[in-house]
Amino acid sequence: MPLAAIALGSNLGDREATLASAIRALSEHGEVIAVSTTFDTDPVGYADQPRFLNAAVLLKTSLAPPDLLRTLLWIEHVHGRDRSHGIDKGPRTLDLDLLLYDEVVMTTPELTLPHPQMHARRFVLEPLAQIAPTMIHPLLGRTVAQLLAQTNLAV
Ligand code: PH2
Ligand code: MG
Ligand code: MG
Repeated sequence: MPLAAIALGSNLGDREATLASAIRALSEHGEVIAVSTTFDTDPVGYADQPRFLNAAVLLKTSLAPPDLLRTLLWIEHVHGRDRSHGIDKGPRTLDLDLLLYDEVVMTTPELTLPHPQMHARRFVLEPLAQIAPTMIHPLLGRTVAQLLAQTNLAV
């Protein structure tokens, strides 16, 4: 079965409870085979917002990437994520980003794999490196651990 790497983030409400609930919801769509610890991180990009709690999960799933993406958006929605207003990249109850799906490379209007910013974001790579250090970024030909080692100065 395909293996998906998913990043979780929350900076509104009970962040810990939201991430735990989101992981339970993910387990209804496949087998959660690894969960990182949580990382309390400075907001990156739009800085005037609360600190994030970030984590990563590995999910074995038979859902194809577009169906998995729809599932992630639905889980965000049921956890109070409101995309209808608010600042782009601003505070959110739950953000679920599909980072890697095996070594699939694809670009559609809805979904780009690998996630186009994952290699530059420590708040993504640190949790992911805990649970999937040897997973390959198919465009960069580097492991997650190698990407993390390269982000010493990046965010
Ligand atoms: N997500 C963003 C923007 N900035 N900063 C941190 N620390 N963690 C995030 O998950 C995050 C962010 C947009 O998705
Ligand atoms: Mg997102
Ligand atoms: Mg995001």
